[in-house]
Amino acid sequence: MWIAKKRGWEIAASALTPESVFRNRRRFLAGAAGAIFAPALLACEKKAAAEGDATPDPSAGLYPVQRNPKYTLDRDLTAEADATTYNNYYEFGTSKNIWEAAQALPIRPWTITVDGMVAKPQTFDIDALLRAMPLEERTYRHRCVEAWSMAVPWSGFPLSALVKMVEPQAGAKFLRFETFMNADVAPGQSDPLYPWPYIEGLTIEEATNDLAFVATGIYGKPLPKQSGAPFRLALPWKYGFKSAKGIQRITFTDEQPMGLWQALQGSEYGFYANVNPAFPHPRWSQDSERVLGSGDRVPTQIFNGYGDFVASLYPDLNDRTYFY
Ligand SMILES: Nc1nc2c(c(=O)[nH]1)N[C@H]1C(S)=C(S)[C@@H](COP(=O)(O)O)O[C@H]1N2
Ligand SMILES: [Mo]
Repeated sequence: MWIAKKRGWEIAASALTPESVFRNRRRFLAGAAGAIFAPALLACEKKAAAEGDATPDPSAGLYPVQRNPKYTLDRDLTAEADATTYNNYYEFGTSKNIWEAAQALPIRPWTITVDGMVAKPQTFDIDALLRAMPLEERTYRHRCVEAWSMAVPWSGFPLSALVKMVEPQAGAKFLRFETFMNADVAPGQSDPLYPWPYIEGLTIEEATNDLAFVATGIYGKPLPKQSGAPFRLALPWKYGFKSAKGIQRITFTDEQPMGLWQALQGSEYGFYANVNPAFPHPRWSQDSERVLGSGDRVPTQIFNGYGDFVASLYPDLNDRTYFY
């Protein structure tokens, strides 16, 4: 994403990322062997980074799952190769081309801890959770705040199913989602200008709305790492930054959570961030969107076209608080 103090952040991103890569490389070489083998080792290291943990995903046998016909599209699906090579995942860099870097993230073992204001706080192993949940496929549009969009078939389960399992206390009003923190594999997390880890939040009414979806797969397969494996959100009525990837902790709370983007630039990225073409971003229009993988620009729709599901959550369409 592009931030107001553009110059400052840009310098930081370009200066710090290569430096941390360089540092890791030096550590690797020092630990592994003498300088004589350096060229061969560099080649191996590059290959290992591209492959990451090459063990097959243990959830592969669960997919594909039955598509839920309630969620229909008004446009073609984005090609898999486009949706999985054009990504936002700042943990792995500020460009859209992070899919190779993301392969360094270990995704097993992986647990999701649910804590805070719930009767049944617990830590779920991802594979046990996947077996316990009613998996389905949903085709959803996705609208990034940067004004590009895609349409993809997610697999996963309704977030409400998880909320029910942990029994929220009466006073719980919000869910706070926290992404993994591991700067050894995610070089972006060494950039001190971002308030890591990635945090996002929802109200409990939003989290239990039918549309709020936990995505664990895409295109009939487990999620690839760059898409947020093994556990991410898909909230199609909100700007894409609300759909946190690589989640490891969910905390129920009575305080509105402060997201990473909101903490960084609160005048541009708010808590609700519902899609609305009538409210421009301070630095660009939200009127239309570039459809990923095609040359098309199409008009943006209020709530990204999902008003029938969610409009009742936001009584005042003129309240800008709901739309940035
Ligand atoms: N942890 C984490 N989650 C994240 C982001 C991120 O940088 N880190 N980027 C967000 C943004 S801005 C968008 S548009 C979507 C992109 O998801 P995709 O790369 O699967 O298309 O992820 C969201 N979730
Ligand atoms: Mo985004």
